[in-house]
Amino acid sequence: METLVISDTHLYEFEQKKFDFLMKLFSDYEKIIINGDFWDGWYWNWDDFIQSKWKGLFTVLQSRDVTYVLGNHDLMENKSAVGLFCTRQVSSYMIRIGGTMYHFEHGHRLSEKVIKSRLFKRYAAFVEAQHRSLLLPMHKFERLVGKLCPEILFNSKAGSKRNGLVKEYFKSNPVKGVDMYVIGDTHSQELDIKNHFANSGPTAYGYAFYMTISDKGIALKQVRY
Ligand SMILES: [Mn+2]
Repeated sequence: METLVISDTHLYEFEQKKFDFLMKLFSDYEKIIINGDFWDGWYWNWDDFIQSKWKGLFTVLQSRDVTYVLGNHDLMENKSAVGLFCTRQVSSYMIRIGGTMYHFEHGHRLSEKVIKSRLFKRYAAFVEAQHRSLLLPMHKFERLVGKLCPEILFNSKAGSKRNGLVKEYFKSNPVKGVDMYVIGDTHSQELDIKNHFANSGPTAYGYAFYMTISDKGIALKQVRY
């Protein structure tokens, strides 16, 4: 049986195509790991999210075994999604599949640790401090780019560089017993078996990156929706 791993769906404005795609995808797997940034708390509230049209996805998720790993955009403010759309809500998760021990976490904790760039730190501090009135225009700009030229938002050089830094971090700070680290966050999908590292990638602007895990290991998936 395969486990679905998906991250960085950043659910916000309702998109029928994305909804239909996710509905079908979630229906196809009994075990699902949402590896962070399922919805986007930078732009709207938890209460608005769970009452939105996206809640149609919860029905199928309720009938699955769903692990919800929180990301930096899943701003729950002590709320729980257990029973609503997940079986367990965690900040990291370890599970053995086919003899391999996997460690899942969204990865933002690591980005903060490994990124030395002053520009990134300034950007992070700016975003942290901003009210939605400034984040929303930024989002609108990203959406425009996403519609015109989505390719530049995914698998960027900056993203794969961040993946590289996280690999280095896990090399010097290994989690005991772990064979494979799986993160999201950088929006750069990757499978690097030699370095025990994988990134599930994002799903947005008509591009779905995700992975499945079976006894044979990880398989990366990329499809259009
Ligand atoms: Mn993130």
